[in-house]
This record gives sequence, structure tokens and C-alpha cells, in this order.
Amino acid sequence: MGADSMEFPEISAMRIVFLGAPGSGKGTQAVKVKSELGIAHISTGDLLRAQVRAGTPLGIKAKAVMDAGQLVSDDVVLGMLEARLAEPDTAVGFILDGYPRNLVQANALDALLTRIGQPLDVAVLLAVPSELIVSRLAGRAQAEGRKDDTPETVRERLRVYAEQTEPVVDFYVRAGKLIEVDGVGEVDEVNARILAAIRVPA
Ligand code: B4P
Repeated sequence: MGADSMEFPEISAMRIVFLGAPGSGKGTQAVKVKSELGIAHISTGDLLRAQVRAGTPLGIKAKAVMDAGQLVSDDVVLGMLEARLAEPDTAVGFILDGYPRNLVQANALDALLTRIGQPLDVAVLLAVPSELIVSRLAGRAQAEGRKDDTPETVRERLRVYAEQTEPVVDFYVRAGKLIEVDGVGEVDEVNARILAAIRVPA
């Protein structure tokens, strides 16, 4: 065993959930960690936006819900996730970015991962104060023009997060899997904190 693996004995955190408010940096960090660890990145937001772009019946329904800052129905998102997890690139591990977003989804994920023999290693919570979130998403609204980044919709998404997603944090605390990471700072600084928290050398 080399010095590095002695120093970082718990390198096996390969199945990861990213939790955090909208705009906390989940998507930004997931893209980096995906290439750093060579694992799959599954963003339910990206999967839904792809359906919207393709104009599928699912996408047409999801668009109105997303534009209002609400959560798309649990069954629809679980079906999409299950299909994505069946793809071969997930065998080496994955980051789930944007799922689960409520307790129904957290329980469904637990059951699904047990069934496919891929239990979760860790849930990483990116902690960012809401004032900063509002300004980050205002920046993205200008840069990318996402309909759900308008100030009213961002307020609604933060309300939905506090009401429905925050209980998921406790779910992973109780499961002994939660790690909280300070999400304030430069993207690379936050990334180094995440890698240190899951014990992978930066
Ligand atoms: P998501 O796509 O998950 O959108 P998000 O919460 O805004 O996170 P995202 O990952 O995109 O942003 P990030 O924080 O990286 O969801 C969109 C919608 O899809 C939901 O509202 C819902 O309707 C639906 N949906 C998705 N999953 C669902 C589910 N499981 N169930 C039901 N419905 C679901 O970045 C935000 C901004 O911050 C970026 O501009 C970025 O550049 C910036 N940023 C990131 N890190 C930064 C840093 N360190 N410093 C400064 N800026 C930073």
C-alpha cells in the first residue's frame, strides 16, 4: 500500500449524493468531481431540461412545474433516474446532483440502490447562505437566461428547499452518511474542501 493510500484510507466514496439549496454549487462541483473521480454525473435537473428541449410529453409537463419553481412529480423523476442508473457508466460510481429533493425521493433512492446493490457512500451538503444564493442565481439568470432563475422563482425554490429538501439532510445525518462542506468561496476552494471531506487527494 503506498503512502497516499495510507494517508487517505477511505478513498472508496464513489457513490455520492450532493445536497444543497438551489445555487449552492451542486451542479458546478458535480462536473468537477465527476472528472476528478472518473465517475458518472447524474443531474435530475439536466435530465429534465433535456426532456424539455426535446419537447417530449414529459418535458412539456415538467416545463411548467420547473418554471414555477416547484418540484416535478416523484414518480416521473424516479423513473428517469432508474433508467439513467441502468446505463453502464454508473457501474464505477456516480454523483447524484439534485436528487433526492424530498423524503419520498430519499426513501425511494434508498430502496432502489439496495435493490441494484449500489449503496450510497456519502451525502455531501454544500452550505451557502441564502443572500449569496440569490445573487449567484441572479448572475446565472443574466448569463444563461434560465426561466427559473428570476427573483420570484428563486424565492419560491428556496421556500420549497426549506420545506421539502432540508428534511433530507436529517435523513442522511440519521443514516450516518452526511458530510457538510462550506460552499462559500472560489469554485476551486470549495472543490478542494469536498475532495478533502470525502478523503480523496486534491
Ligand atoms: P437543478 O438543475 O438541480 O438546479 P439548481 O438547484 O439551481 O442547482 P444547479 O446545480 O443548477 O446550480 P449550481 O448550484 O451549481 O433543478 C432545477 C429544477 O428542476 C428544480 O427547481 C425542479 O423543478 C426540477 N428538479 C430537479 N431535480 C428534481 C427532483 N429530484 N425532483 C423534482 N424536481 C426536480 O449553480 C448555481 C450558480 O452559482 C451558477 O451560476 C454557478 O456558476 C454559480 N456558482 C456555483 N458555485 C459558485 C461559487 N463557489 N462561487 C460563485 N458562484 C458559484
